[in-house]
Amino acid sequence: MILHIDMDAFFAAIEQRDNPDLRNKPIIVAGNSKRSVVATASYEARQFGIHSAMPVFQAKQKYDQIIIIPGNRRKYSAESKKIMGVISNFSPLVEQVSIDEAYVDIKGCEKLFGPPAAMAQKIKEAIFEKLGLTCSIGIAPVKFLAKIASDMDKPNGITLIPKDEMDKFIQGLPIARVPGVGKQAMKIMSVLQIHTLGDIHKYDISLLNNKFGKMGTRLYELSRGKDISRVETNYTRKSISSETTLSTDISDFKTAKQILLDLSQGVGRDLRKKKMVCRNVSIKIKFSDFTQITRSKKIDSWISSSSAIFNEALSLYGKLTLKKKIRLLGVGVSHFMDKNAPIQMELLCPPEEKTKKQWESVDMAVDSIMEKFGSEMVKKASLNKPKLKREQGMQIISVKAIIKGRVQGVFFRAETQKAARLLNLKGYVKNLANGSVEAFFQGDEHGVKKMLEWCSTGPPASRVDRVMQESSAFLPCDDFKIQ
Ligand code: DCP
Ligand code: MG
Repeated sequence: MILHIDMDAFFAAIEQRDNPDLRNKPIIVAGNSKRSVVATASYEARQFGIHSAMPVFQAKQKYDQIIIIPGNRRKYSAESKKIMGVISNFSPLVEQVSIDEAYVDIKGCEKLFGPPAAMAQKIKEAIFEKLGLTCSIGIAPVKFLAKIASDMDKPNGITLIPKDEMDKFIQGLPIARVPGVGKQAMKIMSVLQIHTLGDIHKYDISLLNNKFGKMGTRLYELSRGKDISRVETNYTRKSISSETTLSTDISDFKTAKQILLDLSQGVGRDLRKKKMVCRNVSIKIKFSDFTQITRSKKIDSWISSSSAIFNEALSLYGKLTLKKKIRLLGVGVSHFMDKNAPIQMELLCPPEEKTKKQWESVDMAVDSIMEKFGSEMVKKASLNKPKLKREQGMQIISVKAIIKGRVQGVFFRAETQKAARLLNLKGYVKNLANGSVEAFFQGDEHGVKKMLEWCSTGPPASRVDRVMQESSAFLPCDDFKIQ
C-alpha cells in the first residue's frame, strides 16, 4: 500500500504554531505587494472562501479583517526537511513531491508498525509530537488514489481505500479529480458523457488516445486501478520551477526574454546543485486577466545548462501568439536523471554539442561564485550569445562607451569582457568613481555594434540606465582587459 501525506495549511499552520496570537484566526500567508497572491490560507480563512493562488486584494474583499503574514520560505523549507526526516523513520521508501507532501511505500513495514491505517496514525502522531503540525494522509494500493484520498478528509484526517474497494471508488470518482484532467480535457469529457473515472470503461484505448493524446492511455489504465508509477526515492523532487509576478504587466518581447533568461538561470542552478540533468522544459504565463497557460517540450538530449534551458523556454515562448499583457512568467524543468547515472555524459553530449558543454562549464563557474558569495547580484551574462558571423567590407572602428546604472562590480565587467572576446574586440572595461562603467571597444563595425547593444542590457541583474557612446581614436591594444 502507498501513503500520501500532505500537511494541513502548511505555511499558515507554521505561523499559527509560532505565534499563539494567530491561532484559530483567519490568516493568509502572502507577499505584501499590491499584486501578490495568497500562498496559503488557514482553515479559518478558508471559511470565507479564501484559497491559495487568489490575489490578495480579492482575499481582502472576501474578509476585510484578514490577517496577512509575509511568510518565510527558509523557515518552511527547514520544517519540511524535519517532516521528511520523521517520515523516513517509518519507511526507507519516501518520495517527497513538494514542500509539504510525500508518498511512502509501506511494503514490509507492517510487522513494525501494524496495518496501514495504524501506521498512518503513528506517522501523524510523530509529526505532531516533533513539529506541532497536523497533516492528512491517504492510503491506497496505488499512488494516484493515495493522493486523492489524502485530500478527502482535510484537515487532520486519514482516508483508506482498501484494495477490494478500489473499483467501487473508481466508479464513483469524479473525473475532474483525476490528476492531469484540466479544463480542456473536461470539455471533451462532457461531450463523451464521462463524469466519473469509471465512465472511462465505456471507451477503448484508441478512442481515448485520439481524444486525449498521451493522457488517453493513462486514463485507460487508471480507470482499471493501474498506476505504474512507483514511489521514487532517488529524486528528491521531480520538477524544479521558478516564476515571477511582474511589477507591471508587460507585452514586449525584449523584457519577456530577459525575464525568461533570469528564471532559466535560477532553475538551471537548482538543477545542477542537485547534480541532475533534465529533458523537459516548460514555461508558464499568467495574463493580465489572470488566465494562464503552460507549454512544455520534451527535448531530445539531456541538459542542465542555463543556456540550454533558456533556449528551450524561449522557443516555447516564440511559438505563442500573445494577445494579452503578461503579469507572471515561469520556467520549469522536469523528467530528471542523475548526472552521474550509468549513461555516460559523452553520450548525453555528443561532440557537435561542444558549445553546450562549454556553456555548462561557464554555468558551473558562475554557480560556484554564487555559492561562495551568495549574492543575487552575481548572475550569468546574457545568453543571447552574439553571433560571430562577419559581413564583407566591415570597417575597423573604435568606440568609447560610458554605461550608467547599476552596472558596477566584477561580474558586469567580467561578462562584458567575455562577450567582447567572443566578438574579437580589443579594449578594456573599468569602473569609474562616479558609479558608471567605462568601456572601450575596438574591432569591426559589426562586433562593436553588437557590443554596444549588449551594453544597453547587460547581465540580467544589472540595471543599465543609459549608454553614452563616442567614437574614439585607435589605441594600441591586443586584448580586451578588465582595468
Ligand atoms: N503554496 C504556494 N502557492 C500555491 C499553493 C501552495 O506558495 N499556489 C505553498 C503554501 C502551502 C504549501 O505550498 O502552505 C503547500 O501547498 P498545499 O497545496 O498542500 O496547501 P496547504 O498545505 O497550505 O493546504 P492543504 O491543507 O489544503 O494541503
Ligand atoms: Mg498541504
